[in-house]
Amino acid sequence: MSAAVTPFSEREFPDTICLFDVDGTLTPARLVVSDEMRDLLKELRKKCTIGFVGGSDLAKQKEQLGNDVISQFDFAFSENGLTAYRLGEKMASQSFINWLGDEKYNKLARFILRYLADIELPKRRGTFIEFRNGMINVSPIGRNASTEERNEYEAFDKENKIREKLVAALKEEFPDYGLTYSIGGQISFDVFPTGWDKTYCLQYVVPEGFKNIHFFGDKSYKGGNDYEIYTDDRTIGHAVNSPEDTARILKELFFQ
Ligand code: M1P
Repeated sequence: MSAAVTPFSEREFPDTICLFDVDGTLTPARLVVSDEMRDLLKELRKKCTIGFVGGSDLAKQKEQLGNDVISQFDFAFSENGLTAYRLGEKMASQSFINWLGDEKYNKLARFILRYLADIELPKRRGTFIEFRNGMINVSPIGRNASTEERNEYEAFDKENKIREKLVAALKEEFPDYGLTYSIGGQISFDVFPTGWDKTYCLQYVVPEGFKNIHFFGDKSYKGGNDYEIYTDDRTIGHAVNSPEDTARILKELFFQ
């Protein structure tokens, strides 16, 4: 797979890499990438190195970006880089449960499930805690919600601050756990060790010696899951509000 790919040093901008968030940046939230965006990324890859860094796991990124996602990008970072690929080769990965341990995790999971059982919600579906390699994802309505149910929940949550309140309760109950809580999507929030935000993936990118590390993300505001990497000194951050906005900036930067 890597044999067919032009080496980074032979691209038009050899010192540049573009890293992209997925939801709301390359694709509409939870939906599939457009043909236009796929074509644009293909052209961009001739100009510079490209990678994605998403909060979701690889299975979901395949649904959104295509089954060939690992070969479409030079760097593929799932779960903020806890699962990492460079030119199709898997790099070392860390795990949330090894880091936290089962005893502490059990306490955390019991608290969350008890809390969720006791609150009023118009709808509940399934999978309230999704256990991933590098994090857990907590959803009051449940990850099995349909697209329509997601939209309803998002509006309900905006008004009732369900996720914000649960995050505050977790911070109070487990102050010494060293965890970060990040509300990045519509119906859930991610929980991972502090420092395992999207800046985690930079450890794979920085040693390559790029002079310009562009990052594009739609949740670049404080509290959003792109904030840390967007504001990191090592990156040039671009706050976008849709895939169309990402495409517009890319054309301005690389296709004039
Ligand atoms: O990529 C942003 C977030 O996307 C999903 O969030 P939600 O299901 O709430 O819309 C999740 O995969 C989440 O982990 C991720 O951060």
